[in-house]
Amino acid sequence: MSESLIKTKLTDPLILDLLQNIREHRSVLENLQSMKVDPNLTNIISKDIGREFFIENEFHKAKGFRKLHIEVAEFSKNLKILHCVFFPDPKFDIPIFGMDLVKINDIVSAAIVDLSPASKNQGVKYEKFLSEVDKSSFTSLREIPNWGMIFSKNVFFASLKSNSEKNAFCRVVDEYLSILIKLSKEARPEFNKNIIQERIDYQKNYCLQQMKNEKTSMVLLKYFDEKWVNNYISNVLFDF
Ligand code: BLA
Repeated sequence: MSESLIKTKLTDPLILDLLQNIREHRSVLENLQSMKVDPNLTNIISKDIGREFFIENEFHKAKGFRKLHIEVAEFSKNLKILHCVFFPDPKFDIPIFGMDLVKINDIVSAAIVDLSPASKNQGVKYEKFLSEVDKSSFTSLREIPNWGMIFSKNVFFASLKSNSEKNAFCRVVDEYLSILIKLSKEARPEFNKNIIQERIDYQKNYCLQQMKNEKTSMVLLKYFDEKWVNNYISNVLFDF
């Protein structure tokens, strides 16, 4: 296993629970290795009064996955983020796992998780499993924005209003990850160049659509200049 785990400064119990669960699923992947990434982009800290923040990243790869990325961040002590995307290796027929949790003070305003299709008919293989995950106990489902056509039919997106909703979200994430791990264990490498190219194009489109989410850049632009933000978004969060 890797030695570069985040020893996070974050103490939020919901985010720590999710982080632990994601790491447990990640740990069963074959050939898991940490990736070398510029340390200036891995652990970023500012202690400027009133503008304190930290961003902590973990990057791994494994059989079937070109990049397993987890990020935890906290801005001005009141905005906390857990961001995670597992990008498949395009040689394998595996969807893109994505999740984002945004907590402002004590309110989880956005909690999203999906296995997003990474090729044309891929959804047929797993949408049924996602649809069977119980999501009946949430009171504040949210509408996916226009750029979100990259997500599957069973993308889950809500605000979390109570502890029971927070626990239920952790369970949904756990079950989506179990489905991902199962699909990845079954996947065999593909050698057809056209099929691989289609999967590359899907990942590229996923990243380009995510870049249209102005809420990501709006936060970062409060703390960094535009050049830094563009580089971070296109090389750390959503590279292709
Ligand atoms: C929304 N993302 C947001 C919001 C913020 C961020 C502040 C607004 C919260 C809200 O609408 O209630 C900020 N998210 C960040 C930042 C990072 C981050 C700064 O990850 C990282 C540094 N976003 C993703 C991924 C998904 C995602 C992987 O990064 C989904 C798999 C989704 N975030 C997502 C969606 C919204 C959101 C769908 C709501 C956007 C909207 O309603 O307009």
